[in-house]
Amino acid sequence: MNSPADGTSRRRFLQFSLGALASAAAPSSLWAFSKIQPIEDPLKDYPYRDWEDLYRNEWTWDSVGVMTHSNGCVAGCAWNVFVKNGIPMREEQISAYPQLPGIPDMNPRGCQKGAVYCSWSKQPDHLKWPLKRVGERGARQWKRVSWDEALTEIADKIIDTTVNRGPGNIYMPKRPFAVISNTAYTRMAKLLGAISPDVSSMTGDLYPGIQTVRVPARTVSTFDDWFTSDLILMWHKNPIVTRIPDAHFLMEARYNGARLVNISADYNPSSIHSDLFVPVASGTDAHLASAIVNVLIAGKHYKADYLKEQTDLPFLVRTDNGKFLREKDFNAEGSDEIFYVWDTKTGKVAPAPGSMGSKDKTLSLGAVDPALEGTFKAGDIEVTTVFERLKKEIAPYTPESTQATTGVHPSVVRQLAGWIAECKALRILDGYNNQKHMDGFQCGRLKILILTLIGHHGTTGSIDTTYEGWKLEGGKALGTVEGRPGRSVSAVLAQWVWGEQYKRSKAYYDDGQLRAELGFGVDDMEAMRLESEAKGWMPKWQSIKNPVVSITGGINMFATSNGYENLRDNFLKRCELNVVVDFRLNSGAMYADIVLPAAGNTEKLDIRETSVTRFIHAFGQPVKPMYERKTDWQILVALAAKIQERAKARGIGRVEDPEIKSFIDFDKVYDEFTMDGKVAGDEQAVRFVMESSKALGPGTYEEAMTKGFVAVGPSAGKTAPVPKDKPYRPFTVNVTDKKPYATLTGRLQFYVDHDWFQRLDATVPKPQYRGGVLGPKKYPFVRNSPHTRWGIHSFARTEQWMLRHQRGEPDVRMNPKAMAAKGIKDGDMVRIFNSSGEFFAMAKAMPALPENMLFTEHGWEQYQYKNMTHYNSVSSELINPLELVGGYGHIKFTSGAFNPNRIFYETTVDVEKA
Ligand SMILES: Nc1nc2c(c(=O)[nH]1)N[C@H]1C(S)=C(S)[C@@H](COP(=O)(O)OP(=O)(O)OC[C@H]3O[C@@H](n4cnc5c(=O)[nH]c(N)nc54)[C@H](O)[C@@H]3O)O[C@H]1N2
Ligand SMILES: Nc1nc2c(c(=O)[nH]1)N[C@H]1C(S)=C(S)[C@@H](COP(=O)(O)OP(=O)(O)OC[C@H]3O[C@@H](n4cnc5c(=O)[nH]c(N)nc54)[C@H](O)[C@@H]3O)O[C@H]1N2
Ligand code: SF4
Ligand SMILES: [Mo]
Repeated sequence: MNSPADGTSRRRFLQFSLGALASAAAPSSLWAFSKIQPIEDPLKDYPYRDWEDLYRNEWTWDSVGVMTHSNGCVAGCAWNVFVKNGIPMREEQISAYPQLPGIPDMNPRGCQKGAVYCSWSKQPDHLKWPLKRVGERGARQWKRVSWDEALTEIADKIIDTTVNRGPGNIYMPKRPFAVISNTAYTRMAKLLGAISPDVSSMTGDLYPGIQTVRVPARTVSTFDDWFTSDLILMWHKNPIVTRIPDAHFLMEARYNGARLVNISADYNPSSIHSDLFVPVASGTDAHLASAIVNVLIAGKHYKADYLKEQTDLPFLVRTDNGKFLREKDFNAEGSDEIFYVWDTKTGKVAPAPGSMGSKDKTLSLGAVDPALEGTFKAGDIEVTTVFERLKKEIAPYTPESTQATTGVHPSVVRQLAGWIAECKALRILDGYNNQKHMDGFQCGRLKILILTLIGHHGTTGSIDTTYEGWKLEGGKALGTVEGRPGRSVSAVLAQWVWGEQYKRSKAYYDDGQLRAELGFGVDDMEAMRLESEAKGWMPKWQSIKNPVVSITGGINMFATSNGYENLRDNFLKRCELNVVVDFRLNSGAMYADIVLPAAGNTEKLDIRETSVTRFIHAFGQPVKPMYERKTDWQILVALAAKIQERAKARGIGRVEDPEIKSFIDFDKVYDEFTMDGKVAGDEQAVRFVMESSKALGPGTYEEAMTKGFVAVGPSAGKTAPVPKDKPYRPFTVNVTDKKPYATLTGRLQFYVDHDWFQRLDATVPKPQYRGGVLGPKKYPFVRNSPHTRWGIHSFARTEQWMLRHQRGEPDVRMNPKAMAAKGIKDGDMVRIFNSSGEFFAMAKAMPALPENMLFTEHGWEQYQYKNMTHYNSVSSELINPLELVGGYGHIKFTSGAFNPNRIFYETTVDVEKA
């Protein structure tokens, strides 16, 4: 701010300069206005001009290629890469996406992390050649080795492990967001009978709660569809930060009249753009959602006809045992997958069409008009409806009664419920954060119930969880080897056992508190895990195998999970050869025995298929892999060749794998991997996927590699066709064509009568427990660790320009009042701790946080922290037993869909000045 003195001096200066100008101009002024003075080149006599060419040269290039990024950003954006002297110099967004009628333009797509990729890829953490550990694990002492040396060691260890300890002791977690790169690991795992963990549950990105309601849970509209909404709930989601290329559709929807609501535990960057911000206490969203459902039901704000046809809410439930009324209740030979409704027209029970056991593959009720409410007699059996049960169980959760738990004022709940009741097109952006809380399972069921009650699921709205990927038959074929299933596991369960997370959780959590709040403690979780495995619900490989050889591609091993060091140390005890394939040295690579340098995004020939837009994006390999890097596909092709070569030389042959009715033919690993050479090259593999997929087909490879993207055809949608002139919306055919859902009841299923759901009092969607964060109460702060604007997880987290936009090192944010109470000042180094670990970070004041929250953004590398600590050093694992259930129609272990999801947000901590 200017001081009064500044003002005077500034005025005086102006007076002086104007005066000077006037007198200087005076003698020649007449001349100046009467005649245009010729301007000569002012730089004519300037001596040194060559430097200017430096800048001009910087903006010249030899060639341009297309690229996208292979990180977990959920997007997919088309970029041009400008190449000079064989080096990718810089990138620029391609703004050539076609526009749909009546929908805002999506050009250009991208984010700041994408914009610095070429700069980042030249930093020293990017790998150049294979490395072998020479010091202790984690000591970061390496020697450069040749590919032949590295691959021979890996191949021999794979063969020895399989021959000496039996198949299934090879572990292959992977997560590159590029089809060929990713499928390389899938295909190899099938051929070797290796263990493939569900990495989506490992990251906490599953939606098992919603999977009990609809199949698949994980699907989205294309994000341009947001524009068609008049009410958008951003719930557990911060799209301004985590959906950067698409967030403009929210603003445009708002400009078009939509209301935006943000429901979050912190006042986040998306809250700022909302018409209503709902500040919910951490981990209590199921209570808030129940209150909304309660208000909708009490006010009869639901669409009865829609519910009767599309949901199980009219299905009959026995009052004596809480089980669905089934055909086998009338006839011992009857099906237990045929269910009934009460037909108000005939006053009798009528079988509901469309269930798993029903021959009628339709939702159409014909002449039957099911009752939604009431109690009836089916012969001797007293029955009521699911809706009746739901109403009764949800009734206690009113806006008033939940206020003490959620911290949300009843007037806000009623206002929101009112908006929901009157909206014409509801969109729920269900954040990935939801199912990372213990209450997320039930909260997910409640959220989809809200959308369903008002009749918008599959019609005028959607609940967007996560993209499912487009249907690409070619991709599936590349990842499949006939008769060779491989071994799927839940990553959380695998890490629970191999990482001995159970012991750590038991030491950290207060079992009495857990039992009082949840009805079960850590011991019960372990007992139920064993029971689930024994019953064959969840795969048991973690209990009978070890990750003797581990090959990780595109995951930040350990850092991404709970209980970092504990997991790492216990896992490494069981792992004799730890191989990491990455384009840079991430935190996980520090603990590798061998690191293999993958081609980076400018060096890849591949495609990305995230279904948040209708476009498949291309990695067009603007440059060939530099140094000794290889694409993931070529790494696995080379490994396959080496295994085959070594096996033949050693006379290994075929190893039977009866546990999975499979075998490993070591003499043919390369031949099988490459389909006898048909897909040995990158281009061959990409063409194989694109040209043998109905939604793409011939010509699309060329189009994608030239333009950077190509649109998918109508058959790409997994639950609905992709329209030519409108955004894609899932599950529309269930409404338009009365197509049954792939659930046990064939409906959007809100009642689960599985024994465990009964035992855990969770047959209907309602809060599972009293709510709130489950970490021990003796630690006063809730740890919130959501995603950052300045990285995609660890992608670009070390990038110099991104660091300049922050403090250049990991920070931890607190409410200023909480800081004052602890004697902590902005910029102080603090220690965050609990009984399971600690980490150090710079304190940063953030008034947008509740006073009991410690906010630390996810994605920093371990080596960026003081003392090599990490934000996941303080967290311990919990398992929601509802996610261990199986043997029940659609509720069963499914990789990428149903198994225990990682719970990151049940940690409490304390903090002190370091
Ligand atoms: N820039 C960027 N974009 C990304 C990513 C990235 O790392 N960086 N990662 C991508 C991936 S893989 C994912 S999974 C997504 C994740 O992105 P989102 O789905 O947006 O999830 P989060 O960032 O975990 O959390 C969203 C918000 O929920 C708040 N929150 C925390 N606890 C609670 C609670 O109890 N109740 C409620 N209602 N809110 C709570 C958080 O503070 C945060 O404001 O982002 C994707 N996009
Ligand atoms: N506390 C806390 N922890 C969390 C979360 C949270 O909210 N809070 N969020 C969780 C979530 S949602 C997620 S998705 C995970 C993310 O966890 P990770 O998936 O482990 O995320 P990244 O750190 O991006 O690690 C991916 C690695 O893959 C490499 N890579 C990228 N593309 C390729 C490729 O094509 N080939 C190969 N070989 N490598 C490649 C990158 O260089 C990077 O090192 O973290 C989880 N952890
Ligand atoms: S990192 Fe993701 S969001 Fe950013 S430009 Fe690349 S593909 Fe787009
Ligand atoms: Mo994620």
